[in-house]
Amino acid sequence: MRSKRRIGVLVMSYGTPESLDQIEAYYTHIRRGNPPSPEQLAELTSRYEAIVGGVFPLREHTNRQVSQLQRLLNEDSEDAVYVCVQGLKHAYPFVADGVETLKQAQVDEAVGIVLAPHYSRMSIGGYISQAKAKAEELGLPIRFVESYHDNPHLIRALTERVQTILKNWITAGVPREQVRVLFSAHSLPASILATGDPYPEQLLATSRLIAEAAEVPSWSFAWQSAGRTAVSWLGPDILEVLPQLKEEGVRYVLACPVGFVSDHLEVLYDLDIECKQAADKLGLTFVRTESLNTDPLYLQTLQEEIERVLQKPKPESDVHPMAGRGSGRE
Ligand code: FEC
Repeated sequence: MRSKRRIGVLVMSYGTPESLDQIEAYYTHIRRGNPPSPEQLAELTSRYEAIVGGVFPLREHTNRQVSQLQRLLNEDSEDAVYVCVQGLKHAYPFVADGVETLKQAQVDEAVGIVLAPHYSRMSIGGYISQAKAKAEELGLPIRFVESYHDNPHLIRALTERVQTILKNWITAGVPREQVRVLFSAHSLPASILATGDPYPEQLLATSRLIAEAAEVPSWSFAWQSAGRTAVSWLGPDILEVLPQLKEEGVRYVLACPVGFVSDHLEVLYDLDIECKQAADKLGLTFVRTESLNTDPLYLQTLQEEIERVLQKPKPESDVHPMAGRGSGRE
């Protein structure tokens, strides 16, 4: 009897240190091998200290997302066995390590997906090129989910979160004209605009779909977490937008960070601590939607996108001449 097809899923995520003493190596990796100055290191460490309490939440969420996705894919599959592994951009196991693990697991083919829904050449594009290079070196056929910013399950999960908070406010008598839903995502260097990068448009599309489905009174989009570098970053920054909203008569800000799927530094510090403090000073109520983490609708989004890629006919270039050789399996 023919054995089931073995499909590798490379689940890629940003990565996070495992302890405070790993922050320097992590930060150096993000800075492409340039170590941070003592001041930069101290500043980043203080942000982690403010949120972690001994745990780096992104690692735990990524672990759970990957194991639950593997269970879901296998539960619903009759003709294939799925092997899901992690590949992290800035921490161990790195993207190339994940590809290597899939090769060792003797998968027949692989699909790569990033735990971030919006494509930019500088974000998802980076994960994909690292994975592709390693897969080519090892002769592992791999295809990719490039973005899933408008997947209906993702939109529903985020819409429900916005609706829950809106409903509470309206029921408590908050005037609708004083409410603003503020969607946000990680900023990138503004140079991406010159190459027609889809990142800003995909983020606006996600925001528009949620705003329509949740029938929000009014919404805006802001960038957050811009790097502390000399280059110009996409704006307006969320910290500049808050005082503008105050001037427009807004009193209740419902923050929905559509560019992120998990609880981590950029959400737990940049929004929950830094933005919340700025909003408090302005007299604004600032509430954030809960992160997706292992919401079944998010896992369904990932499952659907992976299956969609697998259903597409394989392009000739994806079938590596050495694929399958030496696996020792029928
Ligand atoms: O909780 C954690 O430990 C990790 C949280 C974290 C996530 C994340 C996601 C994205 N980033 C993106 C782009 C950039 C660019 C630079 C950059 C720098 C940092 C630094 C930290 C950091 N990022 Fe990040 N990012 C997270 C954490 N990021 C820490 C370094 C200190 C700082 O600037 O705050 C600038 C690199 C450079 O200096 O050249 C660019 C994008 C995402 C969302 C997509 C994804 O998840 O991959 C885009 C989570």
